[in-house]
Amino acid sequence: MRNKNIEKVLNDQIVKEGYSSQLYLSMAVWAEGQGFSGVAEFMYTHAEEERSHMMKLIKFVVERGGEVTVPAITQPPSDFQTIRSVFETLLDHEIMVTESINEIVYTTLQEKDYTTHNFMQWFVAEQIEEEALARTILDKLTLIGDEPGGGLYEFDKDLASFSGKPNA
Ligand code: OFO
Repeated sequence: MRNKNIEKVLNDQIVKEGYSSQLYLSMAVWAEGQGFSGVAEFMYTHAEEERSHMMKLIKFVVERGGEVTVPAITQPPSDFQTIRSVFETLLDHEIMVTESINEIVYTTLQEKDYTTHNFMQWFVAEQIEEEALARTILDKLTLIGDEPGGGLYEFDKDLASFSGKPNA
């Protein structure tokens, strides 16, 4: 890529998307261990989506003649305590990713790189969806409470079908 500054921020985002995938994979494994197979299914799907986000960025940089450093696998947390804390962690993480995407968009404008600016709009829209989804799920958990029992059982069943997003 001609603009090394843009290449650097995109590589940094590749690291973050890769880590997102690992984090949601770890949440899936934790949920499975707790018997929440619906939450696990949701998180496995989400982990794959994050990998596809990483791949989208990698392909963009490579196609524009840039250099990509494939990031090392960083170990995510593995103990989440409650289903609610899983989704709180997810929302906090997505808010951090949104801020990071916004920073990249800002950088593309500063650097007058309108091709990358245009490319990043997909991620801007994706972050709106991801945050909204996490908030909706947390609202549902608030309604049913976090104690083991019937509410969480139904929640878990519902979540398995909640993962299909149109533009994932
Ligand atoms: Fe890649 O959208 Fe979540 O992190």
